Amino acid sequence: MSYKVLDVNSVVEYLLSIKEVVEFFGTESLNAVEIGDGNLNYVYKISSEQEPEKALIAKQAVPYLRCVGEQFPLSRERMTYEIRALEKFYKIFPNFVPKVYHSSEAMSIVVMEYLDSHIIMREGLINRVKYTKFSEHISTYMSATLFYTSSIAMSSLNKRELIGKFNGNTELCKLTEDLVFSFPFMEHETNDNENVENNVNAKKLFEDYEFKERVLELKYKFMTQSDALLHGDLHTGSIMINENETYVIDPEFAFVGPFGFDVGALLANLVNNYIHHSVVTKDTEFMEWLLQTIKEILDKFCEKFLNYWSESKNSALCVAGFLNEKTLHDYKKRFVKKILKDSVGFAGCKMARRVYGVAGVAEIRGVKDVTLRGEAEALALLIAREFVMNYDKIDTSDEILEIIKNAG
Ligand code: ADP
Ligand code: SR1
Ligand code: MG
Repeated sequence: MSYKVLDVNSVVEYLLSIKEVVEFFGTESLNAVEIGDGNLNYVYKISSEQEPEKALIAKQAVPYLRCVGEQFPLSRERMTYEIRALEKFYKIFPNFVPKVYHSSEAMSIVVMEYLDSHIIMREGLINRVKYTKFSEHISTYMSATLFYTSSIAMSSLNKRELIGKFNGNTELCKLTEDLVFSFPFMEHETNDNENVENNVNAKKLFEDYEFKERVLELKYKFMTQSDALLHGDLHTGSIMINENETYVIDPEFAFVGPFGFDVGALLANLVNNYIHHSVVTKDTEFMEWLLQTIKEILDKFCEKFLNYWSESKNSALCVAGFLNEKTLHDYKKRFVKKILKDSVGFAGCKMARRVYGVAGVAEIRGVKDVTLRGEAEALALLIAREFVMNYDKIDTSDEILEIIKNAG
């Protein structure tokens, strides 16, 4: 079938021509509603009229940015990368990725499991829900996906093929280069300019050349380092969760990039949530839980990454007999420490981009009281600056927590 943009009616018609979907629903009549709340695509919930709890999700990319409209063209091939990434990550850890029932690169569509008892994690965290299993789940997801798609675990040939399969995702990588590393730190038409105008903190940020030089250093890593297959946009809006389960959705920004980028994205979003509570709810117990969760995620990530490495004897990177045990042990420790450092640097960029850049987050931009919002912005910029200026000096998760606590 050649590409066409679907709507609530034609999506049902399309799905009725798909064997896997017909097998899932049987002969029942289907109903579609658009439930997308993201920036880029259309997401339909397809359910059975007879048994409404029986449902699937159909997500289609259109050749423009949904949140702006047709005047912002963006190639729909981003769905090709989302499909490939969902498949790849599902193979590595099926517990954390929705099952795909059907996909078509030609139609830029994916049909997947409907996560019926899960919510977007950002909403849960704003409402102060403590997800006690999250650190365990997400540290496993991140360490496994990053380790098993890296040159440590893969053969040189397979790794280069992986790069070939994903690094054509050029438009979304460019979007990140612009919207994470550039435009939010300068005068730009895409920024939240109502807020930027006459704002002393924005002026200070745009003229902070020391900070911006460090941002360039991190942007360069993003543009050139092909360590592992990334989700590419791992914020708390890309996680669907309940007390017992964690699912990572929406990997359309996937590409083979620097190890620290996904870990940094998650760290940034958890710290932005901490800032929200520090300024708005002042719930010290929840803030403490967030800090502990950040620490657990980072420590468990490093530990699990090293464990996968110990299990993987035939590393393409370090062939058997190349180093003695002590040297190899020290090398591995330094290696994960470097990932931690870079994560902190990327987290700083990702926190700061949410302040004046086009894509704000509810925790900060959504704060209604202008004074409190200003406080949240100032705190986010303060922590982000500390992260970006000092990321290469960080050695432990405790040092990261100190930066967060000392700023608030
Ligand atoms: P976008 O690429 O436009 O950001 P997302 O993949 O983030 O789209 O999906 C938008 C919204 O659709 C999510 O925030 C979530 O509410 C809902 N959604 C997406 N995938 C699923 C799913 N598998 N199950 C249930 N809801 C989903
Ligand atoms: C206009 S697109 C803005 C952002 O949404 C996505 O979730 C990415 O974070 C992107 O930068
Ligand atoms: Mg999304």
